[in-house]
Amino acid sequence: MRETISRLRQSFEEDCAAVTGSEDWKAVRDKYLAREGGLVTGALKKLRELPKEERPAFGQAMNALREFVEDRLDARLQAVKAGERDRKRPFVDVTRPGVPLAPGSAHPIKRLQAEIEEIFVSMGFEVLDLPEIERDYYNFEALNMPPNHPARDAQDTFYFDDATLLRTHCSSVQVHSMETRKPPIRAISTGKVYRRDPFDATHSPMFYQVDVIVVEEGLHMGHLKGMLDVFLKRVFHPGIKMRLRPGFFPFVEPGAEVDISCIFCSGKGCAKCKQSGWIEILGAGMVHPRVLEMSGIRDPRVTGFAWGMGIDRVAILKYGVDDIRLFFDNDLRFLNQF
Ligand code: 2U9
Repeated sequence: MRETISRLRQSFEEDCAAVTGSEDWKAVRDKYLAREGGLVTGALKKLRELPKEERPAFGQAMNALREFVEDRLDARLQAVKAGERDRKRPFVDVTRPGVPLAPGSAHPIKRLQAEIEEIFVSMGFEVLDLPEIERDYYNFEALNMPPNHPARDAQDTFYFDDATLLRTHCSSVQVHSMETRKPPIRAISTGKVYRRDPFDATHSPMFYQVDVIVVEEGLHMGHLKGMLDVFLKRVFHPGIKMRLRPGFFPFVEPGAEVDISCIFCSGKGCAKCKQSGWIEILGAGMVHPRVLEMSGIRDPRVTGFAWGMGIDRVAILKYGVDDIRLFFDNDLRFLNQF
């Protein structure tokens, strides 16, 4: 009797160890546990044929064997299912080289911004980068535009509340620079500015600016003109000419509108410059004495000059693009040309 049970157990263990898939597993289960013809079930049925005194011991041993077989089959089924799941998973070859990605490149306006910053850094200027959210005082009042000043209308503004806004120009940054530094000051601020303008070929509610300021003893329009000439020759090309026309900006006195010789026709006259030979590029002037005073610069020997320019405007001229929106559409067919 004992021998029968031990042979049964041994043959089951061998069969169970050979199982590799669900089909094999079912076959082994049926071989030992099927109601009809199962080796374990069949052996249990023989209980009745044994002498009465041997039945309890044989019954116990067979029940133990059945439990053993059931437990082993359960464990084997888990292992078989896990193996089948693993085989279904796609094979990942971790040694395979990656798919090459096209390297990105700087946006043309950001590249121009960096080029402009580099020109000034090479001349010993500080580059300031302050938040785009500004107080009304720095954006307007400290630049000689008190509440209800008509010049505020020209820079239609996004307000958060009465005192807080999205800066309409980078000149506000220069007020901070004058408040926190002593002359000589040579600083530029570049970055995004915001105006409630329509989004069309020549306007955008967000654009990039550079604002330049120099404050020290004895500066005059001659210094402004000299530095502008150096700057414009480096941004465009060494043959570029410039001229100053009188212009009004509340934060400078005197103020000037600055033109460059037309870069499309070298000043001969074409459709781009409306046959004038000149293209307006920026606004400039001597810092208004009231602006200097409001920022705490009260020494009468100290004067300053400043200018402001749209970086997008330079990009449009330099790259011959006739619609500013192209720079902000993020169409790679356009951007990849730069
Ligand atoms: C301080 C004092 C004076 C900067 C200046 C302009 C004239 C000017 C515009 C050109 C095109 C801005 O992008 S734009 O709309 N700027 O015309 N900017 S003078 O004068 C300053 C700056 C800071 C404290």
